[in-house]
Amino acid sequence: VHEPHFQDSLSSLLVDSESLQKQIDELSTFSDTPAPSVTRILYSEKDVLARRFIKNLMGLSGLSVREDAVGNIFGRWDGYEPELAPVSTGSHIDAIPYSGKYDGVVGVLGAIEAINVLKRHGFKPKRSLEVIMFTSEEPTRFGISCLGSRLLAGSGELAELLKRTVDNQNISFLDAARFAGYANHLEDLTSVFLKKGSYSAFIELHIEQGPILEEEATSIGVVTAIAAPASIKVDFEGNGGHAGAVLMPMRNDAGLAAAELALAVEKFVLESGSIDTVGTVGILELHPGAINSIPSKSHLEIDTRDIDEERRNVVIEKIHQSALSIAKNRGVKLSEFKIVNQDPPALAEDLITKATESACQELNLTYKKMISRAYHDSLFMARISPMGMIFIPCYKGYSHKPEEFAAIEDIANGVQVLALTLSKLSLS
Ligand code: HGY
Ligand code: MN
Ligand code: MN
Ligand code: MN
Repeated sequence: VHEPHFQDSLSSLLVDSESLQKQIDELSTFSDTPAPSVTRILYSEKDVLARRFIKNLMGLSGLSVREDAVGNIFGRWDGYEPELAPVSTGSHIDAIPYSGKYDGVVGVLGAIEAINVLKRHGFKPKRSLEVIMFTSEEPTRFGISCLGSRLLAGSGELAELLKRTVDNQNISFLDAARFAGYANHLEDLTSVFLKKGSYSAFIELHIEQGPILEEEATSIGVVTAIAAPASIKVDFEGNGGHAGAVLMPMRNDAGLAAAELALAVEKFVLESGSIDTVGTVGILELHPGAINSIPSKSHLEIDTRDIDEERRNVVIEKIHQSALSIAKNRGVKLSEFKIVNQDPPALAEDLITKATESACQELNLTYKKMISRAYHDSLFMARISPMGMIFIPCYKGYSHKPEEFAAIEDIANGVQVLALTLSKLSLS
């Protein structure tokens, strides 16, 4: 049952685009690299400033704000049946080095604006509505993707791992969290876990990070599934030595071992039999990193994904076999081969995709069902709640680089669809 007056004013579900754009621009200034790039690393000073900015906006929207032990931030609008499981929405604001200002941000600022849109229209939620800003969706600082949402989804393994995790400055996760005002004298992070059924639905607004919606001039993407991500850390060790004096038969070059493995990753994903299998080596470090010193150590970090989990796991196994044979053939030591995460894909819930589709129809917005090749906090929220995602177009599909861009009209469309979908789910 919808409140009649609310349905009538559908067409004027007005988004305050001007202030939303201002917020996106202001948030992007909390960055460790110069504009137009954004770098905002977990628990850094810029991250703490950005968190304060978000909490302030939540407060201005009349949301009651709480934070958990690792800094997941929750802004709640109580419904008139507060004992029912709330509907939640949200995303992240951390940004990998030299990236853009829309990835994640659109789903946090857009969610707060969706609440404002509903409040402006006199909507009264039955189920409470909760905006979530997830801690550390990006793996940058501690090598763990979706750290906050993995914990919310109840990863006991991660709660344990974080007790002994350090960043590349050797700062422990707990010390970094305490710097930002979290995890006070807390060794046990299981308090972050949410019980299953904590939410009746979770829906995330996000830029597509792909070119399809823009190419097909379609306003909204209704996500049906999120691809299965995996990441692997590899170290090779050789003898190193003088780049001029050591003759080739005497060498065991750890750098060339890494290069050979990187090309093997490409070979394995290309021969998978599907365009949906992808892989790259985003980090490749050589030690000592001097032009005239044969690399004695190399460190690679491999990202490989597929919408088909089994097909992806075949690629991981091939990469492992290749690392072993490269080490043997080149006389280098494979000192580390660590699968950091090997996650299953997630499916969106019909309840949510149907509500999103009817919101698009009522708002006269074109839409298409699609998969998400990028991962999101939704991948983990799907483990404890029905999940859905709303995509908006972004310029040439660019993301994770400063050229990332989404037009405010497209963002406003996404906010309208989010607001209307939240209202339907709240009254359900
Ligand atoms: O890498 C990803 O898929 C996400 O955008 N962090
Ligand atoms: Mn990202
Ligand atoms: Mn993202
Ligand atoms: Mn290593």
